Amino acid sequence: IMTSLKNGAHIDSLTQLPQDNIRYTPETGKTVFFNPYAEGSSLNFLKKMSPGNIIELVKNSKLSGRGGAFFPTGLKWQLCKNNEADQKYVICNADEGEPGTFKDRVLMNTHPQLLLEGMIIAGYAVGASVGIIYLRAEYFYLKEKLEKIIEDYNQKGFLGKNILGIEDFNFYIYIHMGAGAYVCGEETALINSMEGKRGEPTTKEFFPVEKGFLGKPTIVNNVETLCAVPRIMEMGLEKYLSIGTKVTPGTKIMSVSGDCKKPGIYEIEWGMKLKDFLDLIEAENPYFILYNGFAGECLSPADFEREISGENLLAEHIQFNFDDPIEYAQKMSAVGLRSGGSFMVFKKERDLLSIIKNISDFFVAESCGICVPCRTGNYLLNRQINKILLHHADKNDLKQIQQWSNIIKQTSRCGLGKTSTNCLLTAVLKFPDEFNKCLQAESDINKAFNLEKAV
Ligand code: L3W
Repeated sequence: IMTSLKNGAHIDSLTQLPQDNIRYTPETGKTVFFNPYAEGSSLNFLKKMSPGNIIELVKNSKLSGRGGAFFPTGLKWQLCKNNEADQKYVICNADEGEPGTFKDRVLMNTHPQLLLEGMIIAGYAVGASVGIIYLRAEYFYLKEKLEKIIEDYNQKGFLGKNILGIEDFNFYIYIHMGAGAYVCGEETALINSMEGKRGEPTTKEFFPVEKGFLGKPTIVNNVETLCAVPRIMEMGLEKYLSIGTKVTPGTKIMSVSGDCKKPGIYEIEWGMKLKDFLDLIEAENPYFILYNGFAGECLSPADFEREISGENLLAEHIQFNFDDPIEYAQKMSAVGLRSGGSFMVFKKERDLLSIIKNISDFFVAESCGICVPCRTGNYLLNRQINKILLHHADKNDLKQIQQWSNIIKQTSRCGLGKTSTNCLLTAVLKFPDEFNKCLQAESDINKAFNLEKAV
């Protein structure tokens, strides 16, 4: 990592998409993020709104975590505000490491002001005076640009002491570089890493809003979540709620790659039909789709009638009502790691099992190793997948793969392990032929072991 970090230009050319690869939903024109933006415009609202008013607005907007867990942002802020600690923190989770996801990078590159203002507003709302951007190591090339804008905001009085003349409102933003570990996108591992400890998740004894960075109440929000806040303030609640669906208003930024003619970044309204989205990106003979990075479930042609919707995601995992008491919301944390919006398209000609092997290799490499189900389970699964690829496996191996995958899903310590087998489990169900064609027939096994003769 250090070698590549020194060579920012190299990373830039590898990862940076040309500006014109940002694409919108042209038919609706209802974009939230990629409109022109006047610096500081959302901050003017702070002069006339109390922290409580802001939290009400964010709650009413139904904004939810865009890193993939969809926890209600307003509720998270409220819980932090309620805590009367002397020091609180706002952390922006910019550790965008999910394969196929690059939306936060584009947002930080094209609209860094939205991010800074989202953090300032969050700080004002919860009563924090320090904001930290935890920036993925591979995004080192963005550091200088972000630092310049932070400095510019300091000069303009948007950051620092008594911001915009508001008494007692001081807020400072710093950048903390990650060191290249995927697991540090998990918020407790991220906080550990920021504290100089080994970047591994903790048991969930406390939520960060209770005890977070340095033991103080902390909100951890994704880049896209924070960038949405100034836009909601600027465009007004009514207009924002008119976009998207009733349960998940607003838009979602999608990172698109793979077998399609128009890869890049798209901002779509929640509720768009998957098949319309596939038309929009000019997908070529789509067959196997990874919808939430390597941690997500895969989609097959049978799913193409579905909507791209937070509503669906929430409905699948939990029936969530925004008026429900907080305890109910705790179930949401089980949703865990979901990148929220990566879209990798594979055509039928691709070797599905090699893709599955690649995903498994990734989780073997990225497991932090602290819990046995994730460390050992993923290693053993990887061997089984290899066995299938070599045509050495039979249907019992496939059954074992499913059993082990479920155990890993249920018993791993953090989101990484819990979601590491999502794709495999759904692929076995949705693409049985792809697996079956690689399995040995029972008669072949009998022959190999000379069992027929023995019988
Ligand atoms: C207080 C309750 N807090 C849930 C908290 C809990 C949970 C979080 C989800 O990112 C997540 C992220 C990463 N009282 C609570 C409660 N919580 N019940 O809410 O917040 P949300 O929805 O805003 O998170 P998110 O931005 O959608 C997803 C984990 O998944 N993750 C994600 C990686 C994301 C990135 C990125 O954004 N660049 O890398 C990886 O594992 O921990 O929490 O976690 O604290 N009753």
